[in-house]
Amino acid sequence: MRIPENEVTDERVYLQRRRLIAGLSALPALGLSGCAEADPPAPPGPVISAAEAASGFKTDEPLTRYEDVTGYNNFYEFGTGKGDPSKAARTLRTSPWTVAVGGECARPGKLSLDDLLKGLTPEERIYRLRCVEGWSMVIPWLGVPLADVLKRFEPNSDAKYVAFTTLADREQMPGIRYRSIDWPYREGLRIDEAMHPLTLLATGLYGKALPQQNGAPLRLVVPWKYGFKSIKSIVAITFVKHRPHCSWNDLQPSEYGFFSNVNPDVDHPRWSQKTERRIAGSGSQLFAERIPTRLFNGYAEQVGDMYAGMNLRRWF
Ligand SMILES: Nc1nc2c(c(=O)[nH]1)N[C@H]1C(S)=C(S)[C@@H](COP(=O)(O)O)O[C@H]1N2
Ligand SMILES: [Mo]
Repeated sequence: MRIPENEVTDERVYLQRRRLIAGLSALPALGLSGCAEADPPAPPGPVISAAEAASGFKTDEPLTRYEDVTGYNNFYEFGTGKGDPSKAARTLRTSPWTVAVGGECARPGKLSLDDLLKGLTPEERIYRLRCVEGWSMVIPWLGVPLADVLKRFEPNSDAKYVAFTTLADREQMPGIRYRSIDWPYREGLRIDEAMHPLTLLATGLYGKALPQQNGAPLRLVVPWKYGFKSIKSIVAITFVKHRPHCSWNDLQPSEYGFFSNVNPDVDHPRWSQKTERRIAGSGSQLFAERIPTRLFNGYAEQVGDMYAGMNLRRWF
């Protein structure tokens, strides 16, 4: 799967397609009915079923524009500016791509991306993504539940955690020459978190292949945790007995915890986590209204049980 550079999915076209699929008529919000005086109404959110909403798999909140999802990124391997990855990651070669899966499991192996995902059909998930920096997006991902992939390797009873590693290739990734992070970028989850149905291995967004800047060809999406847990361009997945090294936690453990569950009541030492701004249009996020941040990023109903009885201040 490759995306020609000139191909852009407008989020309204995408939404319209979704609504047509849902069997509904074209959007009045496209302005086709003509109402010259009024401001163009905001695109409505996607059509979702009650079951989809209850599962947390989809939200009907307005989607973040495709150009913002793919133009405002954090991917330090390609620079620390939000606009750097969309330019510098164009040269990332995502095919062929292999992923090494190993550690505490019966069937370790080094697999091509096709073999890793063989027989699994990507599903659409519409998730909120909350960055620890205080901004957020609503993104329609394509991907497979991480659990479906992990089970194939038959983890054993010593597999208490899962560790993930990003590619670190000096030649393809200009940001690697700066020691901002001890490369490769690493992240990890507790095994129950990794196996949770909300945890996604994403291969696409807006109905097509993942752009390089969003972590092609394979990235993690853990919607109830701060964005830095959603590690990009994964080359290794390892079942481990002990809590694995995680890049941001290693860098500044007082600021970035291992769990990093979104929590409005546990502030970052340098800024409040009580509110967030939805990215909406280049530059305009600076003026976007602050909205309240929700515990577990609004997924408490689905994930709260995993942390029952845990002191979330201590285990931030
Ligand atoms: N390998 C790698 N993964 C990464 C990052 C990174 O710098 N390198 N940044 C993280 C951060 S801080 C966020 S908020 C999300 C951003 O994902 P997006 O650019 O697709 O919105 O990716 C995360 N995954
Ligand atoms: Mo982030």
